[in-house]
Amino acid sequence: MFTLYGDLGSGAFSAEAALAEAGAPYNFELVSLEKNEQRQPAFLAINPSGKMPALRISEGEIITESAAILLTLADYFPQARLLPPQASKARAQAYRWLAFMADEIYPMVEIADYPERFVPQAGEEALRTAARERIRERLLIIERMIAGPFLLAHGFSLLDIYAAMFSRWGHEPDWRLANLPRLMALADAVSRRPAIAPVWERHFGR
Ligand SMILES: N[C@@H](CCC(=O)N[C@@H](CS)C(=O)NCC(=O)O)C(=O)O
Repeated sequence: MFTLYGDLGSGAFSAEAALAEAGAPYNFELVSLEKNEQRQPAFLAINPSGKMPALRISEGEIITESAAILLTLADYFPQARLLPPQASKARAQAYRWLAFMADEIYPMVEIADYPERFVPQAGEEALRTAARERIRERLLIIERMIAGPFLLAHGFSLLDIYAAMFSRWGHEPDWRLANLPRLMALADAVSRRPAIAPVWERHFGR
């Protein structure tokens, strides 16, 4: 039994969607971002960086960092084919784009959501705007990489779960519709996968 810690609409979506796709048994422990529970001692004991998601795996070990969680679940549930075969071109591309989203997009979310952690009050709005611009710019790179219907020509992978999640953050729905048609179609396909559909609905609605 796995235990996933996180909030709805947060990075916990990616871990939960992967658990669901793999058919893994899990509990979802709500940690409220609104109440700042990720910064309370109870959660800091789980993840000292105060970030979600965090996953307690069946051995009791805690895994944090969304990309590490996705890779761990791909290893635990090979039959779910969350990644292309090892040592294939497609697998290398999966690592490339997973790292791109985790390293180049995700850190911008903290800057956009909590600019006060980085600059004095006078600079907060400008920083937030810049972080959102970087998110949009980097989503456009993902947009151009989508083979269709999924990110890799190989087919569905954990990258699609991750990209679909980022498609929901940091910009207005109108911008998304006008600029990310392939990513919107990909997110739609992810949201309709039988195992993921109820998870998507809980996190992002319909
Ligand atoms: N590098 C982390 C980033 C996680 C992250 O920033 N999560 C957000 C929610 S989507 C969070 O916990 N924010 C609360 C905070 O920064 O206080 C990962 O990939 O898991």
